[in-house]
Amino acid sequence: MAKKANRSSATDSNTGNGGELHQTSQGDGRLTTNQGVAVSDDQNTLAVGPRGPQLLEDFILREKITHFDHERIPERVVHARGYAAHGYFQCYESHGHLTKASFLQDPSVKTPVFCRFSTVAGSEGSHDTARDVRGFSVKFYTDQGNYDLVGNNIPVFFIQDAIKFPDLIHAVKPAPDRGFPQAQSAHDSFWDFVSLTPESMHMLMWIMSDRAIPRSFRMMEGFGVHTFRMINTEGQSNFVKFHWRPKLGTFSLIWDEAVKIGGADPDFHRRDLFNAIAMKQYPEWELSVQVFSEDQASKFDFDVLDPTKLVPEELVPLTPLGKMVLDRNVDNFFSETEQVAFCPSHVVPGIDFSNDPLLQGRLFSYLDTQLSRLGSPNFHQIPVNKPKCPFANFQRDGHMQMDIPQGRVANEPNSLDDGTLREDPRNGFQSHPAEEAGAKLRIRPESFADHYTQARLFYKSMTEPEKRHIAGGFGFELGKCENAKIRTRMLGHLQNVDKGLADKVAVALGMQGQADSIQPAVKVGQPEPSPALSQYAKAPKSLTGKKIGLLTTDGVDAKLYKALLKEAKAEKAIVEVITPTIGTIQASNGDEIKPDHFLSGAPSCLFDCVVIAPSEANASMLSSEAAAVDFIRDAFAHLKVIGFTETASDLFQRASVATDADEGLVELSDGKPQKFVDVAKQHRIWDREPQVRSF
Ligand code: HDE
Repeated sequence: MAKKANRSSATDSNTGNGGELHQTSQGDGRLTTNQGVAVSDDQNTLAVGPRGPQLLEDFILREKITHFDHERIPERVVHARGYAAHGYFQCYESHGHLTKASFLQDPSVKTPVFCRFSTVAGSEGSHDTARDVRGFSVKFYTDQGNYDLVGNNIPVFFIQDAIKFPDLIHAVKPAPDRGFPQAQSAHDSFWDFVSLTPESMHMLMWIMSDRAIPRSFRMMEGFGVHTFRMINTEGQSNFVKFHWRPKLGTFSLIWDEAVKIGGADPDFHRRDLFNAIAMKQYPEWELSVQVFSEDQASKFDFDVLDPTKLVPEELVPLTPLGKMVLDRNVDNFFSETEQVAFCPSHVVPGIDFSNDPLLQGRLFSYLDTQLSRLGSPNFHQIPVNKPKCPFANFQRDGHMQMDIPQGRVANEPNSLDDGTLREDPRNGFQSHPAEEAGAKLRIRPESFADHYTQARLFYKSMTEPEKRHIAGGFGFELGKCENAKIRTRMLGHLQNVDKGLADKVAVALGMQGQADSIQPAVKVGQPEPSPALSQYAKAPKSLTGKKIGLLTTDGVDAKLYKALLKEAKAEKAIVEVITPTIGTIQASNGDEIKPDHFLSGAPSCLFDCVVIAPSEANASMLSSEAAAVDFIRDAFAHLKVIGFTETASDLFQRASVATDADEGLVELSDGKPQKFVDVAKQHRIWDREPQVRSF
């Protein structure tokens, strides 16, 4: 049959296994213009004589500079800074009883995915470790079309209605008059807005918690946030909430560490993801859903259409669906990571929406933003956005049309063309026929009115260190607000969430007894803690995927070095060597070691745990380096496990850190690192924290 309309097929798009098919031609080795003309000289512009004027005639110069002038496109209005990778999703078994979505039927099928993580407030060039929500977007290239699950690493949101989104974002982004602060919420306009928007209280608890400063994208949970529907072949609909759980466990930074990493390595998270994939340590997440019927939902004491509420796992446990593995870095950051266009409206048969008003607003917003950002309704033709299943319709023309649709007919119905495209009533997308009726109103449902109970639930479910950090987060951020009335208002809200928390924050601010009195719209509940909400209560004791920093010098003990590498390898952790200079060093047995970092470029905040082991001959040289002293001080203040050899004792004295301060200080006697590795699996020594900071 002749090819009709703009029909594309899996064979002319990337199959997700290597990206070869959508790469630009690499040419034949000659540098050419965009018209294929070979360039003889790429160093000099055409000019009249060696020192004479340059000629407008130089089409090679003009083509190159014009293309350069147009290289930038508008950055995303939110989630501008992101990083992505390719991979696959595989379900564990058929979930046909829940949904007819084809990618959830056959465990032998690997569905290609593209996954982008992001911060929300900062510009494309901001730093990775800002306190912020992280975006967690996944595009599934299914054989029924593309499905985008555009979620966050926090399961609730600040607002209940999309009409407030521009206000929220204007409040958090740099102030329009002065153009700062960048990539942070610690300023007056953000706290003024949220303190006047009580529905944001639950999300504020999460954003002030360690969730907002993840250790790694690989160690971060993800959530679909809204309630969605799943629909099976019988047309039965259930409500679902999506959850991603990282195989490595969920870990975070300490706030002081996040601030310092922002300067030491602004690309901390993207480098971490890129390197892990390059080293074939492929990150993995489990996708689960909480499934509940509309009937069940109507009995919950909160409204499942309200995106500021979560469904506690104690109420509805998770049903695992399958796993996602990211196993391929992008070939080109701009072409793929920048140009990928996620839209919550990209769903496949078997998945449908709920009436969550925030979700409904998003269904409009994302398509619209892609048109302005990517500049054309043909953005689906960009390789990273293109479905990998056949697709065809009568949409035509537009900027940057890449396809060459065949045939005379571009309308449906038609009787002119026998092979023309037809609807598919059996398999085509069908919306769930939910019955809707009611008056047209601008009104917030009463069932959305409780803004404090789940904020309280979250706080009560935290471990002590997590509670300390939440109080510290509020203290830091509100302390940055110049306007006292914002602080007293927020203290009033915190009183409604948890009196103990409000008091701690008031002490941090030196504002005891100054909280405004804020009357909740409805009585605040007394929820039982939900242990599933705590990161640390369920954190695995493991070094897998983590980084050990070995601070050493020329003459390092070869036995210790080798043993540390071996132990780390067994735990699937990596060791990076830091020395005062970057040149090759010699171990005690004469082996050459190429350090990964030089000391002033690699503070201890870049590592999960550290070992300090200078050679005897170079120990005093290391002790005279302020960066080495700070290395220990910071590792101690960031609650890290610190291994050391006796040769480092002078350095510890200078850092005023006692080598027997707590169980997190481990001497590596006889070149044996086993005990250190064992202790380091705890990740941090939480009991040390009250000694090193009040908040
Ligand atoms: Fe987004 N959001 N959002 N958002 N969002 C965008 O779309 C928007 C919301 C999320 O990696 C934009 O392509 C509105 C919730 C992620 O490319 C824009 C509302 C959640 C990403 C947009 C929300 C998200 C975006 C900007 C309130 C968690 C990054 C660029 C109704 C469930 C996607 C773009 C990527 C991006 C609008 C609220 C997640 C403007 C109007 C809730 C992960 O369309």
